[in-house]
Amino acid sequence: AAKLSPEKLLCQLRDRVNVTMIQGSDGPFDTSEWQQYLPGKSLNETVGHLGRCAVVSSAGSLKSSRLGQEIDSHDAVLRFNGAPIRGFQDDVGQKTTIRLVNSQLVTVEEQQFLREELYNTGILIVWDPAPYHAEIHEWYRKPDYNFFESYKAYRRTHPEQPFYILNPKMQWQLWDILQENSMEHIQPNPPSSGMLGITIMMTLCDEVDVYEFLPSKRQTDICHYYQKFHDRACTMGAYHPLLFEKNLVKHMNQGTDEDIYTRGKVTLPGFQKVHC
Ligand code: NCC
Repeated sequence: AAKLSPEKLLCQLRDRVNVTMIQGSDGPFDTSEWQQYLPGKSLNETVGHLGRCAVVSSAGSLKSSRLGQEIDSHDAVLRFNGAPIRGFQDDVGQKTTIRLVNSQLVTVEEQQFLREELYNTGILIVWDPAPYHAEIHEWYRKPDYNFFESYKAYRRTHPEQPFYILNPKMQWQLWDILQENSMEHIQPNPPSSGMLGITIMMTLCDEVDVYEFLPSKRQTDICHYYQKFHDRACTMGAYHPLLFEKNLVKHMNQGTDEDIYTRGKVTLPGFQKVHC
């Protein structure tokens, strides 16, 4: 049970979570080298004002959902990491406006990341599990995964594609709110890409429909809709405080329980529509 009312919680998220991307004026990125790599335009300028947005989790329960058309009917769609479209359009749609990737993927799976066509559509955003409330300088010296060279390599081959680095302060501002609204102690690991993506879309859109973050009647131990890999931790969380994230999202849901059950769908207001 969350401690705040849904309305107060939305206000806390709006006012305390600063969703920003690293800019050329942020030290230590304020060098002439980094100016060549970081996008010139802000994310806001790049996407413009968005109305209805969809966030598509990578959960196995999307398989056979036939939610593709509904997902594509949104003005913008956010997807995660290596979640594919090809071969899965009927279930997950084909529109990709933003793809949020973690620094592990960009570093450990660098070869695929640099080569696979999947990543060449839409706007890319990478995030890294920074130390708790670390200053940007400290994080830059000690990222969880040192993805910076890989980021630069990608920018050199795809200079026209917008590719942002999420300001790492955001994840801990969000984590603090998760902790404050949970009865138990949460492990001090950053929120999942899912929760970060939901929050990013709430800053950009009027309304955000999230698919299969809260599992539908299709809930399964299969981790991803695109792999035959079984692991309950994918849905319930191990490293990430997923269960707490899901409780918080459920608490703020403005849609119906029926929509959760049949479509795994939760509807959240954009922060501009929140009145505090
Ligand atoms: O699996 P992942 O996440 O890419 O999924 C994206 C987001 O979808 C939500 N999800 C996923 C599966 C599931 N059964 N239920 C869900 O609700 C979660 O919100 C999740 O964040 C990540 O968060 O970045 C994560 O990334 C993977 C992996 O690094 C990438 O897929 C790249 O290969 C992590 N897996 C491992 O490290 C093995 C995962 O823990 C978190």
